[in-house]
Amino acid sequence: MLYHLLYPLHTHFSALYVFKYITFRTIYAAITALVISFILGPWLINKLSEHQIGQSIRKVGPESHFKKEGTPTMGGTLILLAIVLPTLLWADLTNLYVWVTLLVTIGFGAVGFVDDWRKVKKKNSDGLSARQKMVWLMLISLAAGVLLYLHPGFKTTLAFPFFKALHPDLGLFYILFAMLVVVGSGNAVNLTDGLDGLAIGPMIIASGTYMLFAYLAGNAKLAEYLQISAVPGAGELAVLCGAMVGAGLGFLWFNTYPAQVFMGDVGSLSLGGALGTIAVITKQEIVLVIVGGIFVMEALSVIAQVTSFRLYGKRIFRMAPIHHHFELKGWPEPKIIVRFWIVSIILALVALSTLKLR
Ligand code: 57M
Repeated sequence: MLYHLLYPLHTHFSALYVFKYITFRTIYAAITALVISFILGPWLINKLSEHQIGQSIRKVGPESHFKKEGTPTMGGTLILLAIVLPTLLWADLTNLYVWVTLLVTIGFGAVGFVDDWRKVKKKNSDGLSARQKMVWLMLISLAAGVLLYLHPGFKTTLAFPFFKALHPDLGLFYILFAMLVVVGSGNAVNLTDGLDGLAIGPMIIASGTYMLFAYLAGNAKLAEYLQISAVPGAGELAVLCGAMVGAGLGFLWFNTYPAQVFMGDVGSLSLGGALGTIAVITKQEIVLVIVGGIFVMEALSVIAQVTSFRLYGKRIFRMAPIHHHFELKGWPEPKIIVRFWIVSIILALVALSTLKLR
């Protein structure tokens, strides 16, 4: 909105020309998101406590979690606001990529909201059924995939790190592939969100990484120099990523150990969906496996555990997702969290190195 209101006035006030720059708007989107989080955060946490919107803890889990019973949840509504409002303020709203990403972010957030709300109402940990949730997530990501497919100039090719000449064209199947990435990302972040700050830390790092990817993909010269796929218009997603970084840091302020609030599915699904969509649009879908390596590892640990238990009746981990395994081994919660953040930073650096190693 500010971009549309103020940039045209640069002919009268030359200082307003600065609104043209994606870098400027990205920084202010991040700052706006932080300000929204800091102003609304304490108020929201109070309201959630007042209305007893608290977490029910499963009795089969690690004992260390029993004391978290009643921690306010659904803090993801704050994350959603702190992403959507700054994006509406600072991004170019004629850009389809911005709207597709907002569609998934808000859509996935709505599914998570209904799930959380039902859990809170029933005062147990059963929300929407897994099937209901999956159908809605698939429908939303299908809509996003179709919109991208129909967008003139959007390529349905894949790009692989380390193999610059490999660009298989998936054609119509790209829609299915995009759905897989977006839904997979949403679910993987959801599984990771089981310790204070465990999901939001790697999410901030991943959003920062994709902020750079989006900027580079949107800049024809830089994209050509780095031999990455140029995606005209994708640069605007840097502004949205900036808001994600700000919203993430603002939420971490309250969610860091010992957490004053949990994000709930409204937060984890919307963040995961947003990240997946940005990876698809910037044509850095495969690299998401590296950037979001923590989320991938958490999801794989569940798949491996369930498969092994079903086939051989044996568990690979003491408990899945893998963060529970470390908890049951006796690692203190903050140690697991910070170590996962460190791994996440290393993975982001490896992913960034793929820009050069082609
Ligand atoms: C989300 N939700 C947390 C909070 C958060 C298939 C199976 C592996 C699925 C998995 C599952 O249900 N995952 C979904 C995990 C929950 O947090 C809430 O959920 C939101 C995110 N969706 O925002 O609202 C609990 O996590 C803890 N937490 C924190 N700090 C935070 O900042 O401490 C969350 C955020 C909270 C709190 O305790 O209550 C969750 O873990 O439930 N299921 C599991 O993870 C279960 N694993 C399991 O059954 N493993 C089996 C097999 C089937 C794989 C095995 O290993 O044998 C465990 N979940 C729990 N206890 N809670 C089982 C033990």
